[in-house]
Amino acid sequence: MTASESVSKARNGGLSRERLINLSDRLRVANLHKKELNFKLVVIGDFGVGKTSIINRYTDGEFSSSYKVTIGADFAVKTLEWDEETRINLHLWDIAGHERFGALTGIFYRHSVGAALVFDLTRPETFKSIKKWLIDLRKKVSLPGGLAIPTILLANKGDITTETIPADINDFCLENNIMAWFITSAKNNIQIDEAMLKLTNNALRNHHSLQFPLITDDVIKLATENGHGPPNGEPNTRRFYCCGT
Ligand SMILES: Nc1nc2c(ncn2[C@@H]2O[C@H](COP(=O)(O)OP(=O)(O)OP(=O)(O)O)[C@@H](O)[C@H]2O)c(=O)[nH]1
Ligand SMILES: [Mg+2]
Repeated sequence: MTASESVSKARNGGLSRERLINLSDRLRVANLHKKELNFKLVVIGDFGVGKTSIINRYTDGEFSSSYKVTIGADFAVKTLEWDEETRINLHLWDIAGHERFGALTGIFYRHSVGAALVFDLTRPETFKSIKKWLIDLRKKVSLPGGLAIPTILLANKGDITTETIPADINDFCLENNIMAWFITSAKNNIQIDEAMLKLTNNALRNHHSLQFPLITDDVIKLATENGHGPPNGEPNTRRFYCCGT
């Protein structure tokens, strides 16, 4: 064994550099056959209801109790190894809830194939706004053939109270073509995976039956926080920033 070989073995816990390259090549080849789908999902609702917190919980497994207002929109990517053949990249668009950004929503909704509407169980007025968000969404985005994009409703902050669940929530969902509603908590990680799974399943079903084009351009061109693309060896979840002032 040469000196350089022994150094690289020591650094890599006994694995030679060549063996590591081989391993990473094999991993790459093993994944090359996978079909990659990109689904854009939007998360909308009034300011402060917990949209950013839900996305952070889902993509990073983290929660912060401090409130940092979203400006314009952010987005994060969550990669799901769906099955042997399929990898799904969920592009989760976090749309600012403050009314001053309302004019921009049409741009942010473009190409989305699913939506999570969020309200806050501690502020009943945020449920009343859901109808307004829904009308805006349906006016500005639809699937081929004019079909409504799959939509779910999240009653967030369920760790604080569930007594304020609107009595008419089932009827509201039926009347407004909302396929399911969930009590969620970004803080305690309640029902967020389940809700996103429901949305992804429906987006996938529509993809198979409608063959809508997959999004690529408008998300890939966005820069990361430091103005560069994602670094090599990026993790499964990535956060990008868009349109801040
Ligand atoms: N207890 C509790 N607090 C939450 C939960 N989700 C969010 N919060 C808190 O609610 C506040 C607002 O959360 P955000 O996620 O920033 O709200 P947002 O909907 O993104 O707000 P905008 O960006 O202004 O549209 C923060 O202080 C969060 O910590 C939750 O499930 N439980
Ligand atoms: Mg936010």
